[in-house]
Amino acid sequence: MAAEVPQVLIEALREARSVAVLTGAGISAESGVPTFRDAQTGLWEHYRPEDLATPEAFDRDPGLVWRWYAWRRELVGGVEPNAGHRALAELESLVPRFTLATQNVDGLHRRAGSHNVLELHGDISRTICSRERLTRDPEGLEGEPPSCPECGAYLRPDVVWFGEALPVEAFETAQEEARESDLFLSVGTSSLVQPAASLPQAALSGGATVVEVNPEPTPLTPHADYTLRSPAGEALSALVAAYKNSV
Ligand code: BJW
Repeated sequence: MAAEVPQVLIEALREARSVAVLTGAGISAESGVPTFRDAQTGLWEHYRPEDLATPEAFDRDPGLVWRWYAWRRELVGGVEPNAGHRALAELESLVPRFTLATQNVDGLHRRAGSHNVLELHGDISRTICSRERLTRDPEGLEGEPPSCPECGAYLRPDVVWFGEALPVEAFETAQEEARESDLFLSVGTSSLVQPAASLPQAALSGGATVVEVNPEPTPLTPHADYTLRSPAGEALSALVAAYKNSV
């Protein structure tokens, strides 16, 4: 059954000059990418973040971390964008100003056709030198992890681990777009991980209408103006269809 979209929300979208979106792992769940914190299926049900997603974990056991990310890179390479990613790509083409900040590292928004994407936590398909932070091609290099051909330091995935700073320009742009948005969508995120989780608050301070799309409640729920309590594919397809029918 199609998700119910309140008429007032469609009107808010019609009137919005600027739409900002924050996505999290939940939007890729319907593509078959595991989330982090969902009971039973989330990655952190089976693996400890402090063993795999911190600089200290990489220093302690670089092979373990490299192999875990190699497994996830392969998994992501074998999936396709879903209706939720496609609906956001379509929404970008329909509204005057649109920015999509994602915490996801799977590249599925770009593959679905989104253009104005800010990757706050990196991209799992890219590899960087852990010392120089420059992109390196690991193809054909020996070792788990391989070493940088230029400086000899280990290569690592280009993702943001706990305790590491987010890419400054991307995060500053995301903050500015959130503050200046008229409508802000928070989609498929537990709203637990900072500083990304502060973006809906920035939107609220700027006077935006804030909408949460998530089958489960989160710490954002009491602050959101509307909640679409359905899977992202269903809710976002319904939102975009209702918007197109209204213009
Ligand atoms: C569906 C669905 C469907 C299911 N449809 N929905 C302030 C207070 C306390 C702590 C901190 C703080 N500030 C910073 C911290 C520390 C830390 C932090 O936030 N910790 C908290 C956990 C307490 N933050 C950091 O360390 C950050 N760095 C930082 O702050 O640096 C400061 C600094 C400044 C200057 C110099 C140096 C440092 C970095 C955070 C990096 C997070 N990294 C990870 C791994 C990325 C790489 C990888 O992929 O491996 O990012 S952790 C993981 O969590 C990943 C995600 O992007 C991120 C967020 O998770 P997300 O996307 O919300 O997923 P889930 O699983 O949590 O939720 C899924 C949701 O989907 C659920 O709600 C479901 O219900 C829903 N769902 N199916 C719609 N079909």
